[in-house]
Amino acid sequence: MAFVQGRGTSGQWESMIALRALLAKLRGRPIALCDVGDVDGLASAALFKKRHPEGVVILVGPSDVKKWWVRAFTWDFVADLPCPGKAKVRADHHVTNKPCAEAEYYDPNAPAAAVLAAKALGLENDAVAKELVEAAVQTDTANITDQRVRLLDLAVRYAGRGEKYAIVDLLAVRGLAALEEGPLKKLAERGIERHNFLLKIAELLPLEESLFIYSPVRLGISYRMLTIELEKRGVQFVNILVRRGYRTYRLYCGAHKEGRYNCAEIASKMGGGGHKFAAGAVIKAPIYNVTKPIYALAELLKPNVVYVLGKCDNIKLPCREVPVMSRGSGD
Ligand SMILES: [Mn+2]
Repeated sequence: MAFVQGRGTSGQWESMIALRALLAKLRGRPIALCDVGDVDGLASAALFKKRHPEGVVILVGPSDVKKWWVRAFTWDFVADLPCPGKAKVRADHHVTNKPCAEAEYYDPNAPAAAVLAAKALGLENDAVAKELVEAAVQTDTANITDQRVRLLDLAVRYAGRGEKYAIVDLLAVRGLAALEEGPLKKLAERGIERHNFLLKIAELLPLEESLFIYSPVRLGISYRMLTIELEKRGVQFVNILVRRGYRTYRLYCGAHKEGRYNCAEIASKMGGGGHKFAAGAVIKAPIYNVTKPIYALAELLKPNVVYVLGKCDNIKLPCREVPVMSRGSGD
């Protein structure tokens, strides 16, 4: 969905993209910073490439904009992300992000950042741009009606970082027609396979009003999509806490649009942010208490039971095991 608070970029990859941005700057090419997390970010990036084929796109997560090298550049275009410091044009629709660019295309009521990006880039009447905007709107509002958009969404959700740059370039040139063959078709097929695994997990979970789910290992599925799937089946409020490393956790919160639950509130209390209906956080546990985030979240949500995708182990909360077979994550 829309928000990917905290998804970080690190290490070697980070040096590589920082160098890419630097080289682009030295060559006098326009540079864009877009959200790596979803179709909206990638569609916005593709719109930029469509307007500036010579331009260079850098894809990062919302938490990356605080990094020194991101702040060091003046970005010609920023989409679906908080302010990176210096920006000429920014297209965004997140309530929690403060405007900052010289030219802001900021509207918290816009269904997707790509809508604003098309406006900012003067592409409102371009046929391919319209397709990309529509794809971003359908995915960001979790209301996918077009089969090609569904395939693009699955391709993006399960794409690696390098693959996402390829997707941006393909979309910029061919729009959604790029899904019909070649690498994007392959990525979509892989997405379908992983999505089917996700549906099996959804089947195993009870459809209670509010669900607290804990995933002690990454299962190679899109947890954001699992929240959406469970909401579709009638759950009002879904919180999935995923342990991503020894001390690192990621929260995915999803709330029904018309419901009384507020994900932005929960996520911000856990150190993240987002929308009322979709928010998240990356949580680092203290070294002396590496399971603390589980209990901190339980304190906020007061669940009757914690559904664990795997084994309950030593969780000191009422716990029910959901027997999942990991297919290996690949991410
Ligand atoms: Mn968005």
